[in-house]
Amino acid sequence: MSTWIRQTVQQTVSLGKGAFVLLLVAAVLAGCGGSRSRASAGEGRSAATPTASPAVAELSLGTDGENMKFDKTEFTVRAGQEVQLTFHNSATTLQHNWVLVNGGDDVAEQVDQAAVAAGFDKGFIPDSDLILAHTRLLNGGEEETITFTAPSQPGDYTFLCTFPGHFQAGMKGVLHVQG
Ligand SMILES: [Cu+2]
Repeated sequence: MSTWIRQTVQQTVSLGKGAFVLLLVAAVLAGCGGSRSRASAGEGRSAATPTASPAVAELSLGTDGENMKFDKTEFTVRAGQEVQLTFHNSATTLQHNWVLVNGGDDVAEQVDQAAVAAGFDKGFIPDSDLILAHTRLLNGGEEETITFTAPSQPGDYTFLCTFPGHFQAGMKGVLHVQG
């Protein structure tokens, strides 16, 4: 064997060993990567998503723009149900509140008259057991969320805004309570 041939054979063998080592390293890396991605996919599947409780009635209403009216005038809930109500005063400058009374329009009329006596400092919310739930007096653009328990007695309950003159202008609605 000539010197030239011997050198070529040695170079080929050395290249072959190098290529084999590189392939081995690549295979090990690929193996590790593969097992990692399988593990994380398994963790994702095992995470449980809790379902929201249907026990709470979530209600929301606003004002009918600048009018002295609510944009929704009817809601239905179950007797004794927990209620979460959000009232958004959509008006620019008019102040409004949301007041639920223990009865119909006749009771709302009594509360509305007592509201005038209660005055602005109390947000036109009189100290009365005829009121079941209420927001504070909201400025234009303000919003408040309140929670309360719906009456246990099925029936129709009037809600109104007690800012003077607004109930007379028709700012009211009905909460239907079903047994
Ligand atoms: Cu009002």
